[in-house]
Amino acid sequence: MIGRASAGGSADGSAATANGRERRGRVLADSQLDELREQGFYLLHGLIGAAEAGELLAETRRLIDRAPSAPRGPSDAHGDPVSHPEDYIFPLDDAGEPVLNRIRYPAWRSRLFLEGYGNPRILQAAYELYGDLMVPFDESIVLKMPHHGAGFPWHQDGNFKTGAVAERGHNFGIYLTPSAVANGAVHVLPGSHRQGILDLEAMVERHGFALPGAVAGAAGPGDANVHSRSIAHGSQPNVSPDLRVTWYVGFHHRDAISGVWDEAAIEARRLLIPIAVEARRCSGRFPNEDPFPYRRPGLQTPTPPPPPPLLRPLPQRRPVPLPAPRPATAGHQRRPRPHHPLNRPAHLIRRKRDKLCGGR
Ligand SMILES: O=C(O)CCC(=O)C(=O)O
Repeated sequence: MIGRASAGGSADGSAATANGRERRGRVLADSQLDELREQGFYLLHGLIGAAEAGELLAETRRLIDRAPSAPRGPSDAHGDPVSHPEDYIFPLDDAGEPVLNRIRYPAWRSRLFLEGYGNPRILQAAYELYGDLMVPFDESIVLKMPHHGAGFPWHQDGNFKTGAVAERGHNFGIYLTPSAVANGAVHVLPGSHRQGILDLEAMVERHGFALPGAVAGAAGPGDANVHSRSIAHGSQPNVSPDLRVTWYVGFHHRDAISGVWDEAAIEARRLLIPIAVEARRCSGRFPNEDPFPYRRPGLQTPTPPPPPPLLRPLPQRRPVPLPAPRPATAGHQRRPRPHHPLNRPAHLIRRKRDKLCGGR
C-alpha cells in the first residue's frame, strides 16, 4: 500500500522513519492517500504557501524572458547565451507557430526553484507515498501562454518501459497561477491508472477531447494536482488572457525503476533531495521551517530494505475495452539523456551540494 508502508505510521498523524525518528505534520492524510490510490489523482489545496508560489511565478517570468528566442536557439531575446536551449520545449500551436510550453530542469537553472524543491511539504508528501525509497525524476515547468498556449493531447505519462504495472510513479503538478478550464486546465480520467495502456487516440477519435467521465478541477496558486503517471490526462490550449503555470515534480518508488535505470543514475537522482534541502536551509529565507530530514547515509545504502507492497489491486468500476497490451521491455537499462544535469558522477553532484552553503 502506498503511504506509510515503508515508514510506519501512527494515530497522531506522525510518521516514523526506519531509524525510529519521527516526522510530524503529515501532508497527505490516509483518506487522501486512499482517494489518490482509488482515483489516480488528488487535488491537494495549499501544498506550498501562496507567497512562495508567487515568488516562483516571478522567477518563471524571468526564465521565460531568458528563453531562447527561437526553438533550440543559442541566445535569448536580449542576445545573451542560453545554456541547454534544448530544455526549452516549443511545440507548434494551432496556427503552426512554435510556442514555449515547457522549461525542463528549473531546479538546475534557478536557485529559487532549487530551494523550492527542498520545500519540506513537497518532500514530505513524496515521502508519504514512497518512504525513504523515493527517487526524484524529471521536474519541469509547464506553461500555457495567454491566448496562445499549446494543449497536451490525452496521454499516460512516460513510455511504459516497465510495462503496464501498478506502480509507475506520481507527479505533483504545483500551480503557480490559477488554473481553470479557460486557461487550459488538466483533465483526468478518474480510475484510468488501473486500466493498463489505453488506446486514447481511438477514444478521442470517438468522443473528441471531452472523454466521458473526464474531470478538471479549478486550482489556485500553491495547490497541487497529485497524479499517478498511469492516469489518462490531457489539456486544451489556453483560450484566455491568463497565463497558466504549473511546476511538475515527480517521484518514483525505487523498486519501480530498479533494473530500468542503472543504480548509479538512481543514486545521482536521489542526490537532488539533499542538495535542494541544503540550498533551502542555507538561503535563510525560511527561518521557522524544519528542513525535510533526508537521510544522508541512505544515499549510499547498498541494499535497500524490502519494498512496501505497492498499489493493491482495486475492483474495476466500469469495464473499458483495452487494446492488446504492448510488450514490456523489462530489464532495459536506461540512462538519463546525456545533457541531464544529474547525468554526472555522484561526487560532482555532492561537490555542488557542498558548495551551496559555503561551509555553513
Ligand atoms: O499541465 C498540463 O496541461 C499537462 C501536462 C502534462 O500532461 C505532462 O506534462 O505530461
